[in-house]
Amino acid sequence: MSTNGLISQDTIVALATSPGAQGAIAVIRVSGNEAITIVNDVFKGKDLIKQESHTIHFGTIRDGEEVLDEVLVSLFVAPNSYTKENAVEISTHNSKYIIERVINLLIKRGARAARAGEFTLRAFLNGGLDLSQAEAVADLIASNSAASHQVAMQQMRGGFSNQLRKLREDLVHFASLIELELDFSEEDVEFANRDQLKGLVQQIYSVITKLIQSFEQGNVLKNGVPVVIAGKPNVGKSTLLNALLNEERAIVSDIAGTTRDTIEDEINIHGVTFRFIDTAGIRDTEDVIEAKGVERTREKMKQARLIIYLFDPIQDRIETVQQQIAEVKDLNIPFVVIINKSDLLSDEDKLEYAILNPLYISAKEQTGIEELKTELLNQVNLSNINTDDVMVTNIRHVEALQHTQVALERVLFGIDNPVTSDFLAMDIRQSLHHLGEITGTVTTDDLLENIFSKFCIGK
Ligand SMILES: Nc1nc2c(ncn2[C@@H]2O[C@H](COP(=O)(O)OP(=O)(O)OP(=O)(O)O)[C@@H](O)[C@H]2O)c(=O)[nH]1
Ligand SMILES: [Mg+2]
Repeated sequence: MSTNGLISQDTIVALATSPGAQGAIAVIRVSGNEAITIVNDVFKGKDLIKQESHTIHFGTIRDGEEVLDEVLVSLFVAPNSYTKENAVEISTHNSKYIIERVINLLIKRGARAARAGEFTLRAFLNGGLDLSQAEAVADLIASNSAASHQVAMQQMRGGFSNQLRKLREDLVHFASLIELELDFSEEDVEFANRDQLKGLVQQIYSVITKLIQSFEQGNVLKNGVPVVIAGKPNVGKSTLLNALLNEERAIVSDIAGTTRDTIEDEINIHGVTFRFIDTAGIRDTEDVIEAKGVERTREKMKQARLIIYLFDPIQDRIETVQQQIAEVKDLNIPFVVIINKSDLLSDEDKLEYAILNPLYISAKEQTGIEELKTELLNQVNLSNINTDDVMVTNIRHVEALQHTQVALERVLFGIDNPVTSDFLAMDIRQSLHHLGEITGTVTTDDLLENIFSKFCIGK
């Protein structure tokens, strides 16, 4: 692993709590060889150097004679800390002025301001976390629904990495057997039983395929389910968006063609994040801007995970509705048929639409909205996802898995169409390389910088 450029012996310091946030307390994090001595230098209370790991001490932070704050100091002695280094967390009062003074004081005494994600980077470099776990820390902090939280938590606790590590070990075993064959190439021996190797590779292949497939659902849990609200102009799409969000997000009017651009917002339904996309009503139009909007609607529909197709029964006859449904069907994306403005319909009118088996709602009167939400949950069928299952949520991981898959296909091909051991060994090494990219067994400075620079400072 080439990470020399990133390893540093400096003792680093940063605010670990959210800058500018309201609240009583702020936590300043210090990590590195000198963390305890540097803090001890400015701390008046017990001698921190003589205290045990995982103890908390009350005292004051002083700049010379000046008392900056009364604080609590938590001590973590290496290797028993997040970073595996000596670490100190100072809980101060949450004043921007105090935080700045304390951090500056620690920097004057020899610490350096931490870069984004540097604490977690150190945790990774020092073996506290593997790469996919470190990435999960960022996901966990960003998680905003029960589902995304659970997936990130599961990944941080190593479920994902454990599964890959086991597979990788088995494959390493075979790689070394085959490489041994290379040393005896004159004698035409096979140390690695080809049938066993094939069995193992097939097993790994199917696990990887499952992991790749889990990405779609994992991604949905992490980023929300994109749901496009589409239909002709004036059917009430924007009214429905507002009803779902419970706020006046989009402009509503009785003029057809009100919405010209897409409007997106999220809500959480029973722990699942849905991202609703209100669109320009679909029609042929001379208006250049509206036409662009309609084009955008069609694009968004293609990218959707689910389409809510809305009809206005006052405006449309059943034949028109059926024709539009046929067009939506062609997209091959799950959709829900909704008859809006049901407040204007009699039960008799409703009979006409019964063959479509639609959901009746009134976006304006906010009736049928709960039923629609339930239907959305059913459609994405997330309730039966076991978030304890290993799930891939990270595009970088999927790419590495896909590369592994290609390399494994070559291994299988090599077994079936006997190639020489050196080629087989090379393809197995290639598979191992890509698997290692996920957990960080194989990595480069660029990759690490790229991952950790997306973290906040203090994480
Ligand atoms: N009676 C009744 N009127 C509704 C209902 N939903 C929407 N409307 C009315 O229908 C008109 C159009 O509503 P919008 O939400 O702007 O329709 P839209 O589909 O977004 O229209 P465009 O943006 O032009 O494509 C407005 O006058 C709404 O008040 C409903 O459930 N019942
Ligand atoms: Mg609209």
